[in-house]
Amino acid sequence: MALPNKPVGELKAVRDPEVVEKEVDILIVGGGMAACGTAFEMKKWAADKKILLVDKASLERSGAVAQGLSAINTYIGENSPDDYVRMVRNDLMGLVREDLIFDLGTHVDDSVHLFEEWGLPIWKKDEAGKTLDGKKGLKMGLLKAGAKPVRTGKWQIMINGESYKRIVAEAAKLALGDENILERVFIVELLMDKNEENRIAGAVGISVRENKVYIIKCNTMMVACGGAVNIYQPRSVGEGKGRAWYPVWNAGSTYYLCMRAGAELSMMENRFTPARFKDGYGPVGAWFLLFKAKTINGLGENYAGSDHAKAELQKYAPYGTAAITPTCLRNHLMLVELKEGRGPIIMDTVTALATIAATMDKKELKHLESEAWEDFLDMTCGQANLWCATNTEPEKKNSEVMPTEPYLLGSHSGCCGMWVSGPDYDWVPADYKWGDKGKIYNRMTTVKGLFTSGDGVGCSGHKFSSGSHAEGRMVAKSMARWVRDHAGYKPAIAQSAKELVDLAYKPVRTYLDHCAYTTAVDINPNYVKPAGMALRLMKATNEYGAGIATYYMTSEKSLEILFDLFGMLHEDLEKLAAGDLHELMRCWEIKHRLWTVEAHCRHIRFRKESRYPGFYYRADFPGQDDANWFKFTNSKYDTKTGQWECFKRDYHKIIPD
Ligand code: SFD
Ligand code: AMP
Repeated sequence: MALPNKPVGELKAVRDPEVVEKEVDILIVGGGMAACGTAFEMKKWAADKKILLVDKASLERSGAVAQGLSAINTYIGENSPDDYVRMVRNDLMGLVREDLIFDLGTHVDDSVHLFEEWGLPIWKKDEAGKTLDGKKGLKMGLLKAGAKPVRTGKWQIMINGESYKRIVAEAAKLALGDENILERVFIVELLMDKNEENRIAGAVGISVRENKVYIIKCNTMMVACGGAVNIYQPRSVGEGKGRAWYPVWNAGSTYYLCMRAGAELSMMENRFTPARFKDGYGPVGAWFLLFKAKTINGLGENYAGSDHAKAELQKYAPYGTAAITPTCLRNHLMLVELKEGRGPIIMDTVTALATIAATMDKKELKHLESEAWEDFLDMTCGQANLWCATNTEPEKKNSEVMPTEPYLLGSHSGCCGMWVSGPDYDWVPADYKWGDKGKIYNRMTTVKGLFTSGDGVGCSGHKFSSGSHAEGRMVAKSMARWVRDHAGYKPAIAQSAKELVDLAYKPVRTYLDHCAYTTAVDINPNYVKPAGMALRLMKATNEYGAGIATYYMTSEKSLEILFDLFGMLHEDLEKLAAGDLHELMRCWEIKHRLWTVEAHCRHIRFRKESRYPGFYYRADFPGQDDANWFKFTNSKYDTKTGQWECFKRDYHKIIPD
């Protein structure tokens, strides 16, 4: 149930919150694209089971699609799932889980068809090949009935997506029922079964609107809390602080919660360093693909087509020399220009729009200009604001493009996440699938009963919004099987309610114990506030963990210093203080962020090569070393000893070139 918005000011935290205990069969943690997919699908397969979805925000506008989107980046349509695997494999420099990607490729379109049925306007081509956007698209009928979408690239289709998340959330809410949804509850830790080894049993969370702690027991759980943002110093500071490309409220909870439960992580070194319109973070895809714009360097040259660039890409063959240059290498080419003094990089919007306009009448031209604005108004309205603020009319003035700070995610052009079981098909290699009691459960982590999807699934990027939703639906079926196969299970957790409240509300008590000592509540020798911790964390990762400060470069020595700083941050986590409920959430978020980015850097340290030039570089191990590193890099936290282990797992090529 949604709680009303806050009155003016933050809600003060009290020492002893109310405790609410629940027990359900199926717990869905998160309310984004993947979780909405699970919620929508679940009732069909487990109508008789008790299901609960918990979102830290309000389902209608939570997660990465909060502001909407202007394209659906994965729609297979006339292409084949095999080709989809080839595209993802090439973009991620060869190392991916082809079973997961193929499986997704065979399901994703069904979610897109549902979105259209639920009211999402999808652009269509008319008989003459002209574009019909908005409601006009419906004149050509539904995609499902064979209408042709407006393709930008081979995989992407254009939408009028300002209300995308509202549409998807509405379907999820209707399916699950308001009474089975808890909004504005932030899950802080997962709980393990006390009798059965490596078995999920529940979760504990805090309300961010009421002084309440929720303790929820379950038979099975899906964690899909999105990716990790603000783990590196962003380029925007001062008045632009808080801007980022990916959603600022996704704090790495997916990775934190699962890793702390002992789930195996995979490819956590992989990050997404997106090229975006500078300062406003506007995505570039529509400009490259729909408007056919080119980026030029500071000398006005099309640097990506130069011999210099070709020679650079040749070093990373066969990926670098493929028809579509991988995302990281497109960044790499930009960085070469910037480092060699030929920056800044400019998106030539003026030439692109003029070229298209040459074939248009006045009315069509006006429409084209509004489409250029709508691209941002539909998904990153800050970029449109920035254009207004800087007198930028894209048909008259070009804009700068820049690689941003790094993000961690598994659904966009990156692939970090959990090592999960693939589907139960005979062509899936034995070490790619597992389960319990001889049965295989698709998308289950290495913890029994714990599933993930969307940004949480490692080694299979390029799912985007549609693929995350579809994957959430696939997980629903697996979880429904799990609850039936484990019908007699009774969750038992080791901690008492008191111990869990002590844990969740520790920052509040620290604050209340000491806040009277100083006149300024933020400055106190006995505690630290989360805002200060966030700045410290981002300074450390930025300078030593391959952030923007070093053009995404790091080395063993830098990482050694970084891990020393991480150690001190961990000590100070114990001293976090929260005076209100918002700050309490911030305290937990910084903990989730620290553990997540630490796992990322631990993997960077382990992988002794630079597999993703343009995303990050190991100065001491430049270039790729296939002989030693054409393997998945996995890690696991031992919940009993507190020790980490990093190791390799084999890659299997399933789809031929
Ligand atoms: O332009 C807790 N994405 C794009 N996808 C596309 O298909 N087309 C695009 O055009 C895309 N682009 C884009 C995209 C994202 C953003 C931010 C922009 C532009 C500006 C990517 C997709 O949005 C992305 O792949 C999916 O949304 C991923 O889905 P999922 O479910 O893995 O994550 P989520 O939607 O962010 O949801 C996370 C949820 O978790 C909640 N949450 N709940 C409880 N407890 C906690 N501790 C929690 N922590 C988080 C959140 O509230 C949320 O509900 S473009 O760049 O290419
Ligand atoms: P972005 O806006 O950068 O998030 O990209 C949106 C979609 O377009 C993703 O599927 C990207 O892989 C793709 N894309 C972006 N830029 C390019 C490009 N220059 N060439 C090919 N595909 C691109």
